[in-house]
Amino acid sequence: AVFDVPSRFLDDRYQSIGAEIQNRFSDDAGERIPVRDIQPPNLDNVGLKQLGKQENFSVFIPKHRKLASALSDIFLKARDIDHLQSLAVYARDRVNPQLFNYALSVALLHRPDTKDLDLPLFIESFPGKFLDSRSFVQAREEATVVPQGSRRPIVIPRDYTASDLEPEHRLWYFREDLGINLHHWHWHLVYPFEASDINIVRKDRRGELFYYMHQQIIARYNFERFSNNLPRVVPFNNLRTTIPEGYFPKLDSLVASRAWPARISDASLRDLNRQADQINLQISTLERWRERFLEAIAQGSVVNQNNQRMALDENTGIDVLGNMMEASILTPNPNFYGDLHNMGHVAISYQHDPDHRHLESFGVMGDSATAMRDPIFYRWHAHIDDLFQQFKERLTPYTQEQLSYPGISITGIQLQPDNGRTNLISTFWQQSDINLAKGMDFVPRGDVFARFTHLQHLPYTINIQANNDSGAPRLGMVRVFIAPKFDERGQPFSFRDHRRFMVEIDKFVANLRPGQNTLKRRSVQSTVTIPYERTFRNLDARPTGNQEQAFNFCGCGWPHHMLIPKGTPQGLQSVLFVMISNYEQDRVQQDLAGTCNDAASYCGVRDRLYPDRRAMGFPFDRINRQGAETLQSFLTPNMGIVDVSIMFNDRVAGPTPRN
Ligand code: CUO
Repeated sequence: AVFDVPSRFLDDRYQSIGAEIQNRFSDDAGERIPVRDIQPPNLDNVGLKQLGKQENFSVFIPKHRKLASALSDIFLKARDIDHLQSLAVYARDRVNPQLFNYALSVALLHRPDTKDLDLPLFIESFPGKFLDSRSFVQAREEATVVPQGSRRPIVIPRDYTASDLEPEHRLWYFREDLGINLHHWHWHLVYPFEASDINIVRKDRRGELFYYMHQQIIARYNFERFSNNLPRVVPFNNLRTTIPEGYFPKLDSLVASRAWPARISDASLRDLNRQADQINLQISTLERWRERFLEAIAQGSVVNQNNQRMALDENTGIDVLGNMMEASILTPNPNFYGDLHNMGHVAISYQHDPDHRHLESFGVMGDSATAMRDPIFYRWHAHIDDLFQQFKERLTPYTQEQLSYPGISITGIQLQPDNGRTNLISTFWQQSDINLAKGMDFVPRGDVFARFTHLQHLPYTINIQANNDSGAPRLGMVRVFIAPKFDERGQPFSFRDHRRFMVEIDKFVANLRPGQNTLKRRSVQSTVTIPYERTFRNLDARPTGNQEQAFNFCGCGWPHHMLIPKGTPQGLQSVLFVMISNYEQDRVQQDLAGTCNDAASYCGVRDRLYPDRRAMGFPFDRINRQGAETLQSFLTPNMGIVDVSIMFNDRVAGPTPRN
């Protein structure tokens, strides 16, 4: 399809050849979409003078955030969809393409009249942020030389960013996974930290979710490290030390025709002074913000902009701290507590050119679509998690009474794979294809697929035997976690340490009839993940229907193929934990019909409250009560654990049929 653009929308250069340019693509285009002629908006404040077409764009950079929020605002205020379409068509060529994509995505996600519309898959619009740059040369060749129908997928090499000399490279399949990076990009799109309309930022418990979703990323990453014979990630807590982990992304910014900058081993952070980005940042400023954050935790209160002290409540304190740390515009005192997390990303991403003398843009840490590729992401976020945990460790431990569910007990748990031994999870490689065609300008039309390799696991069912001796039907919230059984030295964990390794894999409501119950839950039902197909589906083949509504919000979710960590060839000893808590206490009264809530644990539910009244991560968000120094002794009758083994088989399952 091609847009029928009013002639005054065309760039000056194209005015004289307007008709010609209109007709240029229309032979291939089946459909012409009329664009309503409107008074062109004033884009002076967000246009190419502010951020050029070939510049890189990052919401972490304050100047870029302001541009994004101003442009989203223009889109959000359009009075109807036709008007929005005209604005978007007009702005498309007059605004930095990444800024345009971000601002339009935010607007589409938050306008009541566009919630049900789909966006093109981000990876198809900006494949350069996800795939080896060399594959594009091959893709162009394939698309230019080979007729459609005979084209073969471009096979992305399995591990192309480093060699085995670099131990961190063992984690390539996690850090460079398409689904994980798409999830992270989507999460930050759904939870922007700045917008001209504060209601776009003010979502239920968004500060707490910032803490929890990233805490879970670290727990998952550490599980993967244990799977690869590596110790837990070392928090980047001294900003003055060198960073042994180098990273060479081998990504091309196709928009800017520039390679993404690398970071050599043993580099260190330096003060930034980049006029072009309006950034002037001292490392000591980051340290000062951190001191103030820790001081607030130690005092149990924050100082707001009017110099009043506000207590950090046991339940809501973490939400305040999340917004303060990130920082979102909900932070209680932006000047005092600063912008530690975001500017940490910026400081790391400009380490290679702190004063812009080499005219280089930021590294992968500067973009939420690419940040998780870099080992330093996990070191930075492990440090941030340590800061949050200082608050959590001060809270009163849950009592036995708060944890138990009178009358309800778990008498048995088995994990049954579809094929194989009880309590054994099998993992292996799988290949999948995605279409590169949309993200490549100026090549002949038609599909070109890239084939990449990712982790996968065999589906399984968890069976739970639960007794209900209360004499009446009950509702339970079933909380399922998995963690390594031993630490990196092969020693048993203390509870205090173990709780931070607990990876949430599912949470669901169950009916408990009086007497003995057997609950069955399939791995694919997980409320942490989105289905495999949704991560990689070609939108052109999309089925329509109600469950497809709010696709963009639903695009947020941990990718199902990464639900279970890799494990080891011998089988990594792990522990599966199940708790049934009292749903009457956990329930949030609201109607979830028609909403997208199948990955609510890490992403929440669109336009709704977070669907669990408990603290995120419950019951592992606090330290243990006295006398419960191990996971085993922490258990109350409504909890249970079972040893499971995660066994990796180094085979590649063939590609699934084209999505
Ligand atoms: Cu998601 Cu640091 O917050 O990247």
